[in-house]
Amino acid sequence: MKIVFATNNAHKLSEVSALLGDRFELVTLREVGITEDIPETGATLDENASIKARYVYERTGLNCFADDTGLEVEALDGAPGVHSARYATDGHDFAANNRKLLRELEGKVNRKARFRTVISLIVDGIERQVEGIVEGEITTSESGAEGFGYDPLFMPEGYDRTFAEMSAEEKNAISHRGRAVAKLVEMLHDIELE
Ligand code: ITT
Repeated sequence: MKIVFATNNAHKLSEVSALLGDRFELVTLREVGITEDIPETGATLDENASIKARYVYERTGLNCFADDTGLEVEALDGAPGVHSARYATDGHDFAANNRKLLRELEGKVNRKARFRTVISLIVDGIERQVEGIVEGEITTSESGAEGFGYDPLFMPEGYDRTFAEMSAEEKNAISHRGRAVAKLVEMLHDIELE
């Protein structure tokens, strides 16, 4: 099955293509002629995942899915959450976002956080959503050079390394996105059998 992944984030694309395997051929936004940024105007991850997937389906009529992800920090009442991409600045400035997160958590004992990914899938006009969560905590300084975004500051529960200190395979095996994509694959198999 050919399926469009509605993302402009190259890191997400490589993580998800490693997870999906050969049964599904991932098509990029560029390949279907969508080069503009899809406006993310929703108030929740669920809404934004839906907005991105619908944007692509309405323009192309092709089966597609979108991922919206947020880092939810307990001591910050769930921030940056849906605003994770533009936490510190208007753009996707990972380094500035990480600096701001460390600043906001200065002196805080509770550093519990979780990554949450919502995937919206549209096949033959029918939309379905799945979610993946990983619990962990925010470290007091950055470690590691793998991954992207908040990975150098996020240590998943039960590990003593950040996501940025793990290989792509290790991160994918336990991450929010890995878990959401596992459910996506299950859903796609079920749909194929219908
Ligand atoms: P698309 O909307 O084009 O898919 P995006 O980067 O805007 O790409 P999101 O809105 O879902 O994607 O992501 C919000 C931000 O959360 C993202 O820019 C990163 O800073 C961060 N993020 C998402 N997934 C992450 C991950 O697996 N590890 C670390 N940070 C992540």
